[in-house]
Amino acid sequence: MNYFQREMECASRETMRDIQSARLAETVRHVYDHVAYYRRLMDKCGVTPADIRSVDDLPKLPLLTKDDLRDAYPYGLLAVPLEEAVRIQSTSGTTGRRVVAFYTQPDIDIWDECCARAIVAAGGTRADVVHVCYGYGLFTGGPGLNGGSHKVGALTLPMSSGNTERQIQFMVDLGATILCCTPSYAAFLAETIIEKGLRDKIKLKAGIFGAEAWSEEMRRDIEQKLGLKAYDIYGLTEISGPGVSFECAEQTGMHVNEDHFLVECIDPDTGETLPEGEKGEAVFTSISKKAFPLLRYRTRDICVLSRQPCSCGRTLIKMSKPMGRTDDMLIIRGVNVFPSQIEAVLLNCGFPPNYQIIIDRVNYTDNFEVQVEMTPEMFSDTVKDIAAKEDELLSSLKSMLGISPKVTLTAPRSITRSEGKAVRIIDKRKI
Ligand code: DLL
Repeated sequence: MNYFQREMECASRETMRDIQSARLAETVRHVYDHVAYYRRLMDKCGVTPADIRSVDDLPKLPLLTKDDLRDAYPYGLLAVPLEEAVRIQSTSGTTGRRVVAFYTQPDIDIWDECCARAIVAAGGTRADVVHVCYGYGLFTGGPGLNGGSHKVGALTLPMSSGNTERQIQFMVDLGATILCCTPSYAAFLAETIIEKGLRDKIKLKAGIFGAEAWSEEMRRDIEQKLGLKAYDIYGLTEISGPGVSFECAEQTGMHVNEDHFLVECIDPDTGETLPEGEKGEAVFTSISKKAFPLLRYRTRDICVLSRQPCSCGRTLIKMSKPMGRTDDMLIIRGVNVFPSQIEAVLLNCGFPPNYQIIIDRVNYTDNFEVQVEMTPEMFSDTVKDIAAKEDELLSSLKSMLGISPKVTLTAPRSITRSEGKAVRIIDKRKI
């Protein structure tokens, strides 16, 4: 069995708890001393760094939400002097919703190591050719798996997303053995490879797919079409990016890198910590990062935790695939989309707030459509004017969201009015 950092991945429970407790106490002291925002939050609930001595004290700390990150944007939660920070990554979204995470060089090393653990758990070695087609840039997918692959010492193809023809050509020419991308893109690549009759020319043995929900059926389908074993990987920008947890060959949940990230499962309504095995919201605390350590960050992802022994020998706690979210965030083609962002664009472009967002998954690819009513004035315009309005809306939506929906302008009063809450989102995907 291969591990990237065996001593941590297979540590005894006692050793892990000692490491976690020491790192937690140090992190709490660090943020209390360096971040006024945390000091205020902790003072408000009457907890001091001296109260946090072990992982058992974790529930004493206040929970943190995306709103806190938004309030503190951009530098309010930076816990080191600016000259020590070397990188930012960010989630997609409006300025109001944007989350910016900071990294020191050692923070990046930790993140890369977490991704290296995922690659090694998927059978990766320095003899592999790792093809990374997660997006590079502010999105964490590309930089995370790229860094992990370097740590493993594999040959890394920093492809980024898009240009499927070129992706496949490189994959064939360079003999890529490990593919890293979203599961929907993997499914699309699989289809295209088969269509082009290139199935025999690819050498992929493993795929590391995450950033969005995907089903077991989708996993089997991709595995069969590409002739590889597909591993799930989870993470979020706020906590560092991909590699917060990763799957091993058992494929029954993702091991959390709990020497760096403590995980709790809470009741999303009461905030109470739930016992292991109960379904609730995942909450993470980063305990080794310096630039942007988050304490008890509410992910809004619903999952179940398990300490059942794993056949891979890792003792790291496992989380299930996320089973949904407690907020209205949609993940469309791997991109986080808040309906409020769409509404803001519509109103800015002069449309009435009568719209529907329709999402479907066809052949594992997300179809994304925004239907919006025209005002009576727009409706009486010429066809050319209406087409121009549609183009303007499409380009505003694209620049806000980073992905392009199909935009359909409909006649005034054509979208069914609801007697209760408006039905704005029709998500037909079965995941
Ligand atoms: O999606 C980081 C990532 C990149 C993970 C590449 C895996 C691979 P964000 O854009 O901040 O970060 O989105 C985070 O995506 O809270 C989940 O709701 C969702 N998500 C991430 N991984 C998975 C997964 C990256 N494996 C949000 N399954 C999270 C289901 C996932 N949902």
